[in-house]
Amino acid sequence: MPVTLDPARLADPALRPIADKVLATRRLDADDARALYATHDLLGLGMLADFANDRKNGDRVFFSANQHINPTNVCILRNTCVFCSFARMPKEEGNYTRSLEEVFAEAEAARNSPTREFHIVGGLHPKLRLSYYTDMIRGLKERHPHVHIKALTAVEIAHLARIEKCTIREVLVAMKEAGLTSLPGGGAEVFSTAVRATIAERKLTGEEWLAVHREAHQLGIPTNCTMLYGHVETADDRIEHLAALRGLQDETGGFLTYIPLAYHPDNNELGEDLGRVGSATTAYEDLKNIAIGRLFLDNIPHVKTHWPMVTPFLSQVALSFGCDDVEGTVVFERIYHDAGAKTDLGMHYLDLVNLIRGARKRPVERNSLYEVVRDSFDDLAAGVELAGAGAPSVHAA
Ligand code: V47
Repeated sequence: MPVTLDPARLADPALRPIADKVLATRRLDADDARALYATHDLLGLGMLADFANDRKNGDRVFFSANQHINPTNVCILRNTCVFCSFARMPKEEGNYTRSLEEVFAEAEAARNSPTREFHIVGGLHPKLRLSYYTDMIRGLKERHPHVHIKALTAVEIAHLARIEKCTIREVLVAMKEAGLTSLPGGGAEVFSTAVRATIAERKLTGEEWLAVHREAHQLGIPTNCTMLYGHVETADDRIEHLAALRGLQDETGGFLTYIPLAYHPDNNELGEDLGRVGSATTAYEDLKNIAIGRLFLDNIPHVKTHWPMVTPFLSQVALSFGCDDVEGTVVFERIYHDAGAKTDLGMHYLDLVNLIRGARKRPVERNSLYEVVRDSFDDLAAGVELAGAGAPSVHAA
């Protein structure tokens, strides 16, 4: 049954003119976004986002059978990205760098499993060259030809260009030739210069992050986008960030999905400075950011809830607050667990299907390009292992 929206039923009168715009498919402006951040009518906000999502995606909710792989946690920004708990200096205790053979061995988990995507992100290693990554992508494609590769954030791409003394375009072309499908959306954090000066002083600027994604889109490489919220940023910083993402999407149409990332404060300098250790974002804040992302980013087709960060329970609720996509099976999550996430490291395929069904939505397994891999799950029973071998049958979403 399609979701309906009656502006008169909204408790906060400030939401009613916004509801009129949403009904008329008119774009929200910064003042509207300010009103959405200011409202305490969480359910009203959720109704707006649910309506906007339903109009785009109906009751379908996408998920992927994916495996996260983090080849190294060595990162030259370790001491300046103060929100990150994953990074280590080259000689610091706990640092690791996988050989290609180790990466291939880890990826063997994808054999005889439904996995259709490797999600590969790591640190800015001072010595790993572009060939390490292109050989990795080629080797993974040889071993698992039907698995898509979503690899390296804009920050890692720019770092490789610096190390190789070449252009960002040349790095992207080499990765595409090796078999890259898409780029993940990490590294965006919040674009505001003031916020970046506090949480990620030496990281790529917002403009530079956008330039890498623009270049990828121009080369036909689709990408994701993110916003890291719940630290020192203001509502205006968030709105400016979302407006920049929407602006690039108007230009290129290359973003597939937006993922709001909830800041986790454990085991990092920022969490200690803010006195927030053990106290991540609230469910209220998570749902608000999800819903506002859906409403403001009217040109990005999908909004994904990252269950390792916000829990599978809240992710299920997020499906009625504007999300049409749930992070996948993951297999082994490191970045948020280093920062205090208490969720499981991965999720079984059937549990994902049931999470979506439990929210009265229709699960659709997708690949990295949002092509449908599977949309009928009636023959699945608890404990059934899905065979993933062979070329998948895929049709456009
Ligand atoms: O850029 C790091 C975030 C990102 C913390 O494209 C933290 O589908 C919270 O790229 N608390 C990397 N967040 C992860 C990433 C990603 C994640 C999920 C989906 C996709 C996708 C991409 O992780 C970083 C940063 O924003 N991060 N530390 C922390 N303490």
